[in-house]
Amino acid sequence: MTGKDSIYATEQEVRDFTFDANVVEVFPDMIQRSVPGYATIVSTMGKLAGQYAQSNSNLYDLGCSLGAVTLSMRRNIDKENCRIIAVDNSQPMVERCQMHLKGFKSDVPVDVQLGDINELEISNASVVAMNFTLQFIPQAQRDAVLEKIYQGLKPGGVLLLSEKIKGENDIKDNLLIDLHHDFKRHNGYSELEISQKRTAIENVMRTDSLSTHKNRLEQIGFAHTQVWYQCFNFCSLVAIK
Ligand code: GEK
Repeated sequence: MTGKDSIYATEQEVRDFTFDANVVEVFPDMIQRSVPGYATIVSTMGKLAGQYAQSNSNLYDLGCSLGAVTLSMRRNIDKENCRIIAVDNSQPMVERCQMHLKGFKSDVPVDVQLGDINELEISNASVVAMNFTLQFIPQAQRDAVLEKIYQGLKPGGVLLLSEKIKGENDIKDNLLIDLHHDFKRHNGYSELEISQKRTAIENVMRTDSLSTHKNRLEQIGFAHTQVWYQCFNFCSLVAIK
């Protein structure tokens, strides 16, 4: 059973955020109450994966956490001989993900791997999903990761990317942050929780603006990039090779 996220409910000396066993325990509640439209994003990523999956190919879920996107993709794949590779570098996440997936039957095999995206080989891919994961990769390494994904994708393959984004200037950024904090308040997080969480993630999650994301994907060679979702500073896009 997973519980309610109260990790930052009491005043504490805030350390850098990690995806440890305490976070795993409350992760579904945390992400649901923190990311506007999370359920819609996950189900739409599954639909897009169903649309772009090619027979005899791999689909990747990078930074899979508990496997929400993996499950959503798997429900929608109707092509032959597809395989999902789900990767996360948090051992407690991977263990819980493996347990969770056992509860669902499907003909599409899933390989859940403990590993760092920076070191992962990507090949024969029709779909690569990164649902709020690139933001945790140091900014200096993001080009290389996306370049590797591009090289590993088959022609017509897609990257499904969701990110928390930075506003294009300080005024726009503050506007989006305020709206997001209101959303969190509405979902029961206190001022203390909001502010301590902000401190915890400020060193480990650096956001890029939407224009930075789009320019980088274009530079790498993606033929088309389309935003299909944005609410406040949360954005999902599809990039087609
Ligand atoms: C979902 N996609 O529920 N290599 C592998 N995994 C990593 C790395 C890395 N270098 N860095 C971070 N992670 C999920 C939600 S959460 C987003 C993704 C969030 C993993 C990390 O351990 C965590 O499980 C995930 O990326 C990010 O749709 O919590 O905001």
